[in-house]
Formats: sequence, structure tokens, C-alpha cells
Amino acid sequence: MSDLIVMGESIPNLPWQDKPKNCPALPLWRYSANPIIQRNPAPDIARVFNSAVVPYEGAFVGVFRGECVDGVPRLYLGESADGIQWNIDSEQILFKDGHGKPFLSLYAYDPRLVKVDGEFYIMWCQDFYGASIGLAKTTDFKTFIRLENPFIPYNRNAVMFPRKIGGNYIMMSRPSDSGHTPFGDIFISESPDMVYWGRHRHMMGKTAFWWESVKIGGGCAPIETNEGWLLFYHGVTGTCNGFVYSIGGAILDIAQPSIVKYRSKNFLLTPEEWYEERGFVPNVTFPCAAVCDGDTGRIAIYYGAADTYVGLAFTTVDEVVSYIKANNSLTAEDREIGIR
Ligand code: BMA
Repeated sequence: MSDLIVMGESIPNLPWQDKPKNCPALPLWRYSANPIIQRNPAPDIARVFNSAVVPYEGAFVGVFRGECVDGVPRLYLGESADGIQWNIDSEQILFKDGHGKPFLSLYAYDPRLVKVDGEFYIMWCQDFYGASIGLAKTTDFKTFIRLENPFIPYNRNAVMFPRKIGGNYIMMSRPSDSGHTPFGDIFISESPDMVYWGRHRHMMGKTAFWWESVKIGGGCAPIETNEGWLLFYHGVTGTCNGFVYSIGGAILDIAQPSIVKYRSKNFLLTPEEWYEERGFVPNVTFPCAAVCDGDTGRIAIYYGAADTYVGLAFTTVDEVVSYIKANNSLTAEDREIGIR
């Protein structure tokens, strides 16, 4: 590593492959045996995609979006020794509210899983008289306590930061509509207690660059470095054949992350492999987790592919931060605190 420092735990068993020699100039490269989760991984689940992973007790756990055989998305727990071969539970996660009463949302999709102060938080999209954000926590991946819904409808793509800033929890989200949402910027909100969310700020919006000219959404929990928070997000373009989802990268101010310091004008990864171009929804690469080894700066990114598979991509903090800085292009809004 160069003089870049990444604040993160040591993950010696992080999935990894070196960058192939014939790789394009882009800073992310795919795992050669993608997709890592195939269709029909459990009796009731037709497809698994858009799912989040964390290291846990020397192995890995994940919260997976399972699209069930009745067509409804639900959340499933999975375990893996190596982060590549996954055992996914056949029963969906049963949340309980603060009084021990079981809670199951009508549908649940696009989960993120983030460790903050020793507790694991799950945030996902669920019905709240319209699509909005569900929130739960666990310490042992056996009991899952459902928390207050942080936002009113409509909202998607909630992602927490992995530590408090200024004493408050921080969560990104992407206000939306009730359909496939032809607009969308990323905002951040703060909470002292995971009940009351406020001090909302605009973080970043779509740009004039074609690959992210329709909407963007928070992807992976940001990685803390001495250059700022490294964020992988999704950017969407519109074509005559529907939306195309690519992976973008930005670096946010450490103390005030609604300020974007650098942002790549190019996508970091875009659908081009068969499992990204072909599936239930073609041309989708949708990042949900970036696991970073604090010792080496290696990053393994878990992304949904074509609303059908889970893919794995790799980079290093050095490589991706250099790329984002070398291809930096900020809008006036990026530089703002984000309140009007
Ligand atoms: C978005 C979300 C994602 C999905 C994407 C592409 O609106 O619903 O879950 O991957 O569309 O279909």
C-alpha cells in the first residue's frame, strides 16, 4: 500500500484473486468463477441477488435477497467459511419487535448489513403503506430485533455508515416513488438513537454522464480511509430497452460526508458478462457490500447481477482511490453541505 490508510479489521480469509493481465483499464475486476450463487439455491427460492455480507467470527455471514417461487422477495441468512461458497437458510429471517412479537414484512428486498459499535444492522426495502426502509439489528445472527422504520415512504437503498459521526448514526437513503422511479439522489440522515432521524442533507445526485444520468443510489457501506469515505454506489442510465445499472465510485468528506471530495466520471464496472446481461432483469450490476481487509487494503465487492445472481468483484483501496481521483469530476452540488 502507498500512504493511503484504511481503517478496518484484519480479514485474512477475504475472498481474493489478483487482477488479470488482460483486464480493462477500469479498477474493478470480476471473480473468475462468477456467479457465486446460482439459480434455485433452496426449495422456495428461485433467485438470489442484491445481497450483503460481513465478516463474522473468522468466517462470513450474509443477508440475502431471495426471490421466492411465489415471486415475492424475502430475506434469508447465509453462512460461508470462505465468502464464496454459501449455505443459505431455507427459512426466511423471522424478525421480532421490541416486545418479542414476530414481524415479517409483506416483502423485503435489497438488504444491506453493517456493523456499528459491535452490533449488526440490517436495512432493506419493505412495505410501509408503500415502499420504504425497514431496519433491524442483531448481535448473534440468531435473534433479529426489528427497529422503528427510519423514513416515511417512498424510499429505497438505505445504507448505514460503519461508525457514528459527531455522536450520531448516519444513514444514506434514496427517496423514490412507488414504481421503478425515473429519478433519484442520495441523501444522508442522522440519528442519536435509531428512532428519530433528521438533520437530512443532500449528498450526491445524478450527473450529465450518461451512465448515471437517470438516478443513483447508495450501494455498499462506505470504507473509511485517510482520504475520506470510499463509496461504491449504483448509477442508472435509460435506454430504449430499459434501465442499465453500473457501479460508480466516490470519496466523501470524513467529518461531513454530504460533501463529495472526488467522484469518478466513469463507471467502475458495467454489465458485460452473460450473468450481468442475461436474467430476470438484464443489464444490472447492483453493489450491496464491500468487505475490506484492513491489513492489505484488498476489497471484495458483492453485487447483484441481472436481478438473478450474486457476483463478486475485487479491487484495492490504492487502485480504486487513485482511479477515482484521476478521473474526478464534481458537480457544484457535490461540493455543497446539502441543505436548502
Ligand atoms: C431497482 C431495485 C433493485 C433492482 C433494480 C433493477 O429499482 O428494485 O432491486 O435490482 O431495480 O431491476
